[in-house]
Amino acid sequence: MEKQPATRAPQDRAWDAASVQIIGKAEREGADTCFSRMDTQQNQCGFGKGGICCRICYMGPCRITAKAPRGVCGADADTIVARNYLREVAGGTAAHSDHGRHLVLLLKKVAQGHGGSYQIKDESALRDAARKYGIEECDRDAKDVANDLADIFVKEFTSQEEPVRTLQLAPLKRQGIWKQHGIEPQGIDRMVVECMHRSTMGVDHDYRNILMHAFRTSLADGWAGSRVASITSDILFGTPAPVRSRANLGVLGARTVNVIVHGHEPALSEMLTAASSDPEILDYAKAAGAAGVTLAGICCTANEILIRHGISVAGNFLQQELAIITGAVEMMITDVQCCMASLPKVASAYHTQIVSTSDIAKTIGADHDAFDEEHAYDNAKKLLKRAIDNYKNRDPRKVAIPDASKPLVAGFSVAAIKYMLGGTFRGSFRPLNDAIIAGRIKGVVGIVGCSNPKSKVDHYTNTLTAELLKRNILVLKTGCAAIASGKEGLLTPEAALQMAGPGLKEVCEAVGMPPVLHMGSCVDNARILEAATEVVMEGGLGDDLSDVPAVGVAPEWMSEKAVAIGCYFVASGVDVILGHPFRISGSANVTQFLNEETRSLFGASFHVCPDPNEAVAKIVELLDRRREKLGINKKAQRKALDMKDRRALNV
Ligand code: SF4
Ligand code: MSK
Repeated sequence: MEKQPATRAPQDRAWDAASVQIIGKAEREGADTCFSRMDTQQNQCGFGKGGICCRICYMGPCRITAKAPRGVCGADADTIVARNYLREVAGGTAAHSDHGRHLVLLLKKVAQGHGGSYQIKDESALRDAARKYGIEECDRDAKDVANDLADIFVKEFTSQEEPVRTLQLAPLKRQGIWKQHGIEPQGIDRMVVECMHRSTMGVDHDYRNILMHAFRTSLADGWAGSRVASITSDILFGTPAPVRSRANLGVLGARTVNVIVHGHEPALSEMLTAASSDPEILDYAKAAGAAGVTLAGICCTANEILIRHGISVAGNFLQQELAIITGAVEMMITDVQCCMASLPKVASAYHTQIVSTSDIAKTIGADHDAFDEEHAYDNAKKLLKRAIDNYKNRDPRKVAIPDASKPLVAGFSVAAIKYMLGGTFRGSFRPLNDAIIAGRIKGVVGIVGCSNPKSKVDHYTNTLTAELLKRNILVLKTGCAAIASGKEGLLTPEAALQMAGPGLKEVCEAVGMPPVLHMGSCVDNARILEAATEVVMEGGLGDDLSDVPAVGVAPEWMSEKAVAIGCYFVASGVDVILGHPFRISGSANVTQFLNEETRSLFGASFHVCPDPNEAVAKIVELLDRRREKLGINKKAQRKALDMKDRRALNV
C-alpha cells in the first residue's frame, strides 16, 4: 500500500491507548485509514463548510460570495443554506426510520407466522406497547396483538394526512406546542419526500418555512421512526436490562476466531449471537484449531447486542478500520450505516473478509451475502463457518491485539431504569425526580453521537463526561459516545465512587448504578426522550420537557443522523450543545434562527461549544436556568425536618 504522510502523531488522533497503538501500526504498515485520509482532505471547501454551495439544479453549481450573492435562479444564502440543512435532516430521518421500517415488517411477518427463526421475545413489552396505542390486548393471542401493532406502525410511515400516532406518547403540553406551530408530522415517508420536493429548484425559498419543515421531519424521526424502531426491537429481541460486558480492541481473542458485526440493524446480529455459542459452531472452530468464536461489535450493531446479550464491543465508529489492522479479525459483517467504503481496501492487506449483508448497502470489494430473514439462523451459522474457515489465513506476524479493554454495565432501557429505581412492584422515576428536586442530582445530560477524525477521538466526549459527573450531573448515553465511556471505564458502578460528586455518588451507591447509563444505539436516542417524558409524568419537575433540567450534547458528531437527532431534541424542548457547528455559517439568518429564535418557539435551541470546558459551563448555566424556573435551585437539604420546620415550609 502507498504510505500516507502523517501530520499528527497517533496520540494526538485518539484518546484511548488501543487506538493510538493501532494507528501507529497502520502508519508503519502503510494502511490507509480515515486518519490519513483526513490529512489528504485538508483545506476542505469553505463554501461547503458554510453551506453556501448549491448543486440542486444544472444551471449551477452555484457558490455564494460577496460579489455573487445569489445563485443563477436567484436563491440567496439563506435559501441555499436552509435547503442544504433540510436535506441533511431528511437523510438522517430516512436512515433511522428505514431501520425502523425493516423491524416493523419483520414484526408483521412474525405475527403472521412466517418470521422464520424470529419470535416475540418480550410479550410484556408487546402488550405494554399495545396499550399505549389503544389496542385491545386482554385475552388476545400475542400474535394477533402484534399484527395490529405492526399495522399501526406501518401507518406511521404511510400516513398521508393524519399526524403520526406516536406523538401522543409525548407530554400533552409539548403536543400542543407542535400543533400550535403546525409541525405535527404526517407519515415519515411523506415527510422525507416533502423535504426533497420543497428543497428542489424553484419551490420553497423562505428559510424559516424550510427550517420549520426540518423540525417537523425530525419529529417524524424521534417521535415515530426511531421510537418505533426501539419499541419493535424490544418486542422481537427483548427489552434491555443491565448486563455486564467489556469494550475496546482488547476484547478480540488471540486464539479464537474473531467475527465483528458492524452497522445498525439488529436482526442478523441477534442470530449471530445465538449461533456463536451453538455446539456445532464451537466444534467447527475447534476442528479448525481455534479455541472458540469471539463475536464482537462496532458502532450501533455492537450496542444492540451489547444491551441485550452483553456481547463485547470492539470499538466505536473510528475503530472499524483499526480492528482490521489488528490482523486478528477473520470476518467483519456489515449491515447499514456508518460502515466505511474503505473497509475492503484496508482488509486487502490483512486476511479479514468483509461481508455485506444488506441489498441496499453494497461495497465494491466486499463479498455480498444477502441476509435471508426466513432462514436467519442457518444464514448466521453459514457466515460463522466461513469466518472459521478463514482462521487458517491469519498471519501471526501481522497480529497485534492491544491489551486494552474495560469492564462495563449497559442496557438501561426506561423499563430497566424504573425497575432499578423502584423494584418490580414500585418501579418509578420518583427517586430520580426527588434527587433532582433535592439537588443531589443537578440535572440529566444526554451525550450522544459519533466520533470524528477532525478532532482527537473521544477526547471531547470523555473530558466533558468526567466534568459533568464531578458536578453531580447524571449522564445518559447512546451510540458511539456510549462506547467511548465504556472504553474509559465510566459505565461501571465503581466509576461513581471514583468520579462522581457527592450527591450523584450517593444516589448511584444507593441504587447500585453507574453514573453514566448506556441506553443503546443511535435510534435509541428516542429512549432518552422517553426517560425525560417519564420525569415529566412523575411530577414535581414541570409539565413539559422544556421544564426538565436536561440538556443534550453531540460532542464529536459527523452523521446526518445527528442533525436530525439534534432537531428533534430542540423541537421537544431540550437544548442541544454541538461540539462543532452545522454547515450554516454562510447564512446569519439561518444561524440566528437555529441558535436563538427556536428558544421562543420550542423553549430550547442549539449552542455551539468547540471546547469541552466551555460546554460544561454552558450546561451548568442551562440546567441552573431551568432549576431556577422550577424554584428548586437551592442547596441540597440535608437536615432532618421536625414538625415545626415542615409547617414553616407551608407545603
Ligand atoms: Fe444555482 Fe439555483 Fe440551481 Fe441552486 S437551484 S444550483 S442556486 S441555479
Ligand atoms: S454508529 S451515527 S458513528 S453514533 Fe450509530 Fe456511531 Fe454516529 Fe454511526
